[in-house]
Amino acid sequence: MRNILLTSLAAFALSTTAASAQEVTLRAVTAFAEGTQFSKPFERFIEKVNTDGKGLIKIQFIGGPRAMPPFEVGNAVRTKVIDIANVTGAFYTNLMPEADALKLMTKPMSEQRKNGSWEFINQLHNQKMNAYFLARQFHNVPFHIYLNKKIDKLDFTGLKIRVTPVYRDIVQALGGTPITTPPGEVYTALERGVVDGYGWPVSGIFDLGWDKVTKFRVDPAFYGAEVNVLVNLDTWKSLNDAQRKVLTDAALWLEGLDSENVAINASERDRQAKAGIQALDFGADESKKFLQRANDVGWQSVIAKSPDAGKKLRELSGN
Ligand code: 173
Repeated sequence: MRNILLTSLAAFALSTTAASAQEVTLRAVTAFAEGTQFSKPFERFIEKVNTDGKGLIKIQFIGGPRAMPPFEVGNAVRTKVIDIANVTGAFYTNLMPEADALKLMTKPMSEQRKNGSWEFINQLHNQKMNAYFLARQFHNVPFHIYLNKKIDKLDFTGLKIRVTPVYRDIVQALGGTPITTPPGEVYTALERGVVDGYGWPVSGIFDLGWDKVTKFRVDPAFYGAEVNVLVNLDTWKSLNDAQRKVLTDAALWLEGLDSENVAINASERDRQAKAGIQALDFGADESKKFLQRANDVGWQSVIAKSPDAGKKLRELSGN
């Protein structure tokens, strides 16, 4: 009897050791086209996790918008259809309206991790997205409105402009008509004249050939791009400390890649000029007014949808 008990205990111990030592595989999707500006750093992150996490954790990269429509990625993380994703908050405001505030929170992540912003944003993701907020990328990458029709003041009256929630309020505030599309539909919408322009960050317009259908870039740049790495919360909880450490270390490394952005922005602006895309600049006073308006309408919109969390996010942002 004793022997049987000991043998089965030993067998049990062996099987749990084997289970905890097993390499776990996470399924990953990116909401931006593979190999493009807003997906590349995440693809580097995957490589790093797969190298540093050998024997512990592995990420299987399923792909980008061809594998899953961008506006569905947030929900796929929530429901654990996938374990980890590269996705902007702008694509999941239907599930978490506060995600629209992230564009207004423009401090570097090193600071947001110290001043309570990361913690609060993570809590919101836990509650509303069943997700862990592993990383945020693209500090220092602001947005622009790009146009095919010339304007002589900062007024979008009569213009149809492709948006996501990032740009909707400011486009409307300046009299434009917002039309929401995922990035994959921008080229055709411009080519067919369905829209007269679009919102997009300062970088990345060459990735999908939009330079061929873009004449003007409206200055100044506004807000700050954010693309997040989210992990399904059940997946996150199922990982052991060593596996979480691999992901967390790689996340901090990924956020560190933001130091490359200033140089990337400069070279993209240069490339736009060489491609004949003309910057429309209406001077310091008009620019200042525009930035103030963009900030105001952005916060108003977030706070209207989520008063308490919105106010707290604004406080944390300093904007
Ligand atoms: O324009 C967009 O599709 C958008 O909202 C976005 C957000 C972050 C990075 C790039 C694009």
